[in-house]
Amino acid sequence: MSTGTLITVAPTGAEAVKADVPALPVTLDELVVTAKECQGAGAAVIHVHIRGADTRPTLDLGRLRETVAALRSATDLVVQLSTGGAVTDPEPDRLRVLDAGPEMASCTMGTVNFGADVFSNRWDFIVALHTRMQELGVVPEYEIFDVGHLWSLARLLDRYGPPAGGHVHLDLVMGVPGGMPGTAEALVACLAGMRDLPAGTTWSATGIGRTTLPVMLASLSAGGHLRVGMEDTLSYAHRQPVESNAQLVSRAAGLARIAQRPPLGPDQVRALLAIPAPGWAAG
Ligand code: KMH
Ligand code: ZN
Repeated sequence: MSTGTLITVAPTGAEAVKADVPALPVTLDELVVTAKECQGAGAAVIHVHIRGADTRPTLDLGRLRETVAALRSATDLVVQLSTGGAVTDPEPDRLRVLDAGPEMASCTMGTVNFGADVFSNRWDFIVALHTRMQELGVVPEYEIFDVGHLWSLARLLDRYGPPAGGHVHLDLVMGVPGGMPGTAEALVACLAGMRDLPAGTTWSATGIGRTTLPVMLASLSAGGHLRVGMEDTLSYAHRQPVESNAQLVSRAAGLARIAQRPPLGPDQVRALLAIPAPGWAAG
């Protein structure tokens, strides 16, 4: 069991609408302010979706590069770009995200119903993301929306080899309508699926909506790490909207300390996840 807790903040996502959620960070300035606050509150990794000038989700490469540079210069956070994007984003645009030069990027391990939509992740596309990340030295966070995705990950690693740096890290995204539920029982079922993954594999968990608290508590008790943020939940408590991403990170950090597993700093997380030094790429 890990002694410290990796806390990832997912501040924006691709689904919430700025007009409905004024506290959602959508401009680069808002994102940088949020990132600094969240680092101060105990986050070590930032999972980034960006928005265009119209506040809608975009995968514009120039904007992504500018975002990576701004977050690097303003914070020490590990920058993890989303290759999931929005459910409407085409595969070539999602693959091109990796060219923005992040230290980490997400890689979802299977197709899943996503409310009334479908979040498509074909096997060949998963392989393309995994192998491109190997080439570029980008460390994946494998996103697991359903228990079977863990077996897809075992198959991917078996056929195509370990990720850049050699360490495997995954994130259980629980409580999406169409995916696995955000319950302690589902999390325990995932622990069984992780037995087929390499020794030392690390994992975090996030619960969507009102499952955020049960998933956070279950993850801490089972030796997992945490992801929180306005991508995943917009309510802090019953009838109490989230005020800021830092509010969610502060609560996660407080619970991690109570669990005697205090937040890890960004460089501790770089060591834990074996993130290659800048400039590294497969030869
Ligand atoms: N926005 C969801 C459709 C990821 O970032 O990799 C996908 C998602 C996963 O958020
Ligand atoms: Zn995301």
